[in-house]
Amino acid sequence: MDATGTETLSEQFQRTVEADQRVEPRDWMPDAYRSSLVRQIAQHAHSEVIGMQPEGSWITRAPSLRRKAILMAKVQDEAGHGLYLYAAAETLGVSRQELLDMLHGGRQKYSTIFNYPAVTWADVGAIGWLVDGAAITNQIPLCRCSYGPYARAMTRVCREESFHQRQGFELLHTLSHGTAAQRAMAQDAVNRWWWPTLMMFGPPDGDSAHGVQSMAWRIKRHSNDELRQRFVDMCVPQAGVLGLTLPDPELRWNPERGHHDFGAIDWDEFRAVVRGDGLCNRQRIAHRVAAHEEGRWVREAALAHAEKRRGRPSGEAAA
Ligand code: BYC
Repeated sequence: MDATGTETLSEQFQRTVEADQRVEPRDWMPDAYRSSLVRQIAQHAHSEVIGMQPEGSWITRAPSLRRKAILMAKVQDEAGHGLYLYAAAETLGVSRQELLDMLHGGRQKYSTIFNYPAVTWADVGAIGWLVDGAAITNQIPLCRCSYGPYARAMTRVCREESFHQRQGFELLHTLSHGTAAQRAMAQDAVNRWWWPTLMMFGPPDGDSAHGVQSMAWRIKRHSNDELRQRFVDMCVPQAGVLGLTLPDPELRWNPERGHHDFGAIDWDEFRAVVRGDGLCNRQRIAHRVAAHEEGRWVREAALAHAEKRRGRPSGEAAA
């Protein structure tokens, strides 16, 4: 309260968050809350957009028309997720161009997982089952994020991610119940994607720079390690249904904890990929920048069309 007994803006913000109500774009918010949200939402948007590349490379090589149609729809959904998320970030006062410049200039991150290559068709299944499965585990609690536009974007994204995860599972199930070669291809893909997927949840809680504050602000609802554990517990029975193994000799049920124990994650590898030294970091950014440049004429044409409909010559728009 201030001297007159009126609630301060900061107290109002705190009360809103603690009451599990939503903070909306026009509400007062601490600068650090705003900038942390921009950081996380931008990283999330970039991940969706860069995440189109590993699977997108298989659209022309999908083994049937049905698989091609499904994959095209999935990759297109990811572009849409990027769009919702950039729009949510824009409500915090940053422009899409600023965010794209940060991505293209390597000043904003995207998820490490998309710096791994999709080398066989089974990788499309492993990405759907594991990567989308991890994304859902991480994002369902974000539907209750304290910032309204992010929470609402997440609700829609999660519905679509569930379809993505099911298509990956179904693809892998078909391969793992097919010929010996198909089964081996499915197992090989799971072996390569398992550990990088566990890294998607971020560093261990002790090293998570933003975790405690993000949970206090109710942006995040659970710590990185809690969500990682939830994901491992979910995958073990699903791997059983697929008839595939998870590549971790230390993975076993611990009745005392009521969870699966699992082996040590290679955090040196995680840090190297974050630094830009993963298998595909350079290729992913180069491809994205080239696609952005090649799409320039489309953006300009769309803008000119929109301005024409509003009855203004397009030159005036930029003034
Ligand atoms: N990769 O303090 P921490 C998808 C960074 S796409 C790279 O724990 P926080 C899909 C972190 O940013 C879905 N960097 O951070 C698309 C921070 O660095 P800065 C992607 C990572 O924010 C296509 C530093 O490490 N999902 O589903 O509390 C096809 C310390 O970390 C990573 C999201 O983006 C990483 N894996 O927690 C298929 C979810 N992990 O910012 C599927 C939204 C951490 O200080 N994001 N870092 O430079 C989040 O939930 C949180 O941001 C994280 C990290 C859990 C990722």
